[in-house]
Amino acid sequence: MIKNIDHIGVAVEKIEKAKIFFENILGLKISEIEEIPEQNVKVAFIPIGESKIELLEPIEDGAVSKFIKKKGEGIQHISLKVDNIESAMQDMKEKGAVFIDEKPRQGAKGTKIAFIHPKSSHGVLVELCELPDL
Ligand code: CMX
Repeated sequence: MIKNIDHIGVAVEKIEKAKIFFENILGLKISEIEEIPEQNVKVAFIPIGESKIELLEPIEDGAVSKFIKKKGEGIQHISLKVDNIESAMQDMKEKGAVFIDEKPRQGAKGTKIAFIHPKSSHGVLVELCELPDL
């Protein structure tokens, strides 16, 4: 059901500031910044092979802002790619996963996403992610 790690979400104070490390030092390329008002974040992706790092910058009080205030910058979630998010959620719920989202919500780049609560997944905020049809 799970295909690969789609991305690792990293909470940062400012994407522009994070560019110094990811672009100048690591030599990676950061995509354009996309704003997701429903999630109170700006995001930018850094492709690495089949996977990505997603930089998350808070734009208002929300999950990422709260995370940074509490823990500082760092890994905020791991996103796992699935083919069919509704059936993956149903299967995982039946097996005991506790989802934050009752049903999938809109993620960056037209994806459908849903989060599993870190309290039920060993302290890791897990996101399921279904990519849009091309
Ligand atoms: N990873 C691991 N643990 C986390 C966490 C994270 N990202 N965020 C919160 N927690 C832990 C906290 O440390 C806290 O633990 P303790 O009770 O032991 O202190 C507990 O979860 C509750 O945290 P909180 O600060 O009180 O935060 P809330 O309960 O208000 O919210 C959560 C936590 C996970 C429900 C909320 O952050 C959420 O709904 N997240 C999903 C949405 C999201 O993160 N969106 C941003 C990504 C956007 C994108 O990729 O498109």
